[in-house]
Amino acid sequence: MSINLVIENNVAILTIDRPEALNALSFALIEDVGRKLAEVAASGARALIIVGAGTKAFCAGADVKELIGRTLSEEKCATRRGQNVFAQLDGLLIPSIALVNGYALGGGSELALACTFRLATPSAKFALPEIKLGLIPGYGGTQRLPRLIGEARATEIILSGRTVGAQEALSIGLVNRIVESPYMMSALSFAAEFTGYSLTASQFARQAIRRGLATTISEGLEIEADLSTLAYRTGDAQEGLQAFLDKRPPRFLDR
Ligand code: CO8
Repeated sequence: MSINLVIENNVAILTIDRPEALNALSFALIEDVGRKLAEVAASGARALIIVGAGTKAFCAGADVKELIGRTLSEEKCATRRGQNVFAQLDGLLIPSIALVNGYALGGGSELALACTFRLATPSAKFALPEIKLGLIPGYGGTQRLPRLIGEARATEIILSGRTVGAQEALSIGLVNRIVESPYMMSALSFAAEFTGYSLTASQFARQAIRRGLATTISEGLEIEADLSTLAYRTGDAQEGLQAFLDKRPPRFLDR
């Protein structure tokens, strides 16, 4: 299997480990990602970090060698399968972080886009170069990129296939931060900024943001009112408020 999963201090670390092909996602590897994500979901980890093995690439995209000679229905099935695995990632109840350590091309950028957060090493290079192959993105790029950085910038990146470096990625909101070496330590520190809080509250907040973005602001505010009210009913809110009044650190139990 070209993918490794370890859990360190409640953080799952998934390494795409196929450096000889710049961690390109063969169809078999996509299936492995799906299986590992199911393991992560059942592991009790409080965050997930995805990284590429080696120093050159996070993931160079779909395995180009597998993209030729398929029937129409094989093409559609494979695209839907990849989209579903990335939706599985997007839908994890814990936040996910792509630690983009080098090339994130095509499906590699789309893998990063399906994560909750993206961290870039200074050598990170993002692109959706499908247009150069006579194709368009198929693992969510045309949908998640415009939602993240806006329609005009996303369209320009998709139509040109050009490479976006770490600094530009930061300036357009494609990544949350550029991290310093040792990169995994930086990613673990980033994760530690939110893993100590109530996972229930974190899920409510993410739901409110996600569902609100898909609707009007007035419906979004209704969603926020409902989820915020629900949050008050949780044991963690009672603990957090009481701990503040008692001037002691809270002990959240995700309930
Ligand atoms: N697929 C397969 N093999 C790859 C890929 C890839 N995406 N990328 C690199 N490799 C292999 C190379 O073939 C090479 O193997 P070998 O040594 O056996 O020839 C090895 O990795 C090292 O690569 P290079 O020698 O090319 O390294 P360079 O430093 O010269 O270049 C680049 C690095 C610029 C990253 C270059 O490898 C490159 O352009 N790669 C292709 C990137 C690309 O076009 N990715 C997008 C693919 S399309 C896609 O992801 C669509 C997603 C949705 C599809 C839905 C389908 C169902």
